[in-house]
Amino acid sequence: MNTSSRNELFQQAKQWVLEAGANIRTQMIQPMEIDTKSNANDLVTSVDKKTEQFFVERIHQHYPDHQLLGEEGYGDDVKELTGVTWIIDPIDGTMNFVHQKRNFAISVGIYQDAVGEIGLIYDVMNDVLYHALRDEGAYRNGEKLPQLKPDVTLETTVLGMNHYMLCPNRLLDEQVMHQLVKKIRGVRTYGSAAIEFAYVAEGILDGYAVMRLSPWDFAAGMIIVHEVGGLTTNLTGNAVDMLQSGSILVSHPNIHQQLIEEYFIKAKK
Ligand code: 2AM
Ligand code: CA
Repeated sequence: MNTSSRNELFQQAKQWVLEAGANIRTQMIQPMEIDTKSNANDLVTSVDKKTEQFFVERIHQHYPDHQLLGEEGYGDDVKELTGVTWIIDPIDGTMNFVHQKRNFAISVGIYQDAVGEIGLIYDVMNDVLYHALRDEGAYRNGEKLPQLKPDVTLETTVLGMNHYMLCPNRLLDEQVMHQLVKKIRGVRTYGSAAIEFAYVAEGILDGYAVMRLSPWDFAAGMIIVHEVGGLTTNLTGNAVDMLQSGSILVSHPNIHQQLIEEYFIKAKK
């Protein structure tokens, strides 16, 4: 993808993301259908579905040779990341969307031959758009984000995590997790992986660790975070598979390996 076609693609994606966000703000004050998916807490609404369809229609019409992988399944059956692939979560943080009416995002990652080229995360209610183009830096509402500050240590770390990381479960040793919580400065839970990636890029979280995410939750975030020097692997330090669900650690490079070796590998049951 050359620079001018990538810029054009970014401008188009940005326009659609902002338009989709405006549609969500309109639709959320009208009655909507709320269903559950894999379990009683895994929510999906008619707005998630309509928003994904919005992208599918436009991408298939304007870019018939591009593939689209979307959470709600209206896109293509993507088996490999050859050519251009859009990886889209129409609403990341659906529980927040339903219960709190804030802290949810549209997440769009555009990959060419498995390389992340363009990432957009739109915090819909705050009207904040994070974006990045590979090797051109990351931006928040058009303002360039600085590289992550150099003086981060585990002692000063504010880490994004959800309750699955901490409450007794069959996957992680809670004693090791308690040692981690005592070591770091604080824990925050925002309920939208895309927003948590964006906060790591902004340097207001030093990391975000989670047991299970899907490609549409992290495709855009990885591109944005990498532009400011952050690292993303799974919780055992291996490369993330862009077409599989799995654990994720995105963090400041000063603490990434230490979190894995001293905590997450030891906690793994
Ligand atoms: P969602 O709202 O798009 O489903 C909540 O902690 C975060 O994890 C959200 O980004 C949410 O995305 C994601 N999430 C929730 N349930 C999930 C699941 N079963 N698999 C993968 N990601 C999930
Ligand atoms: Ca979603």
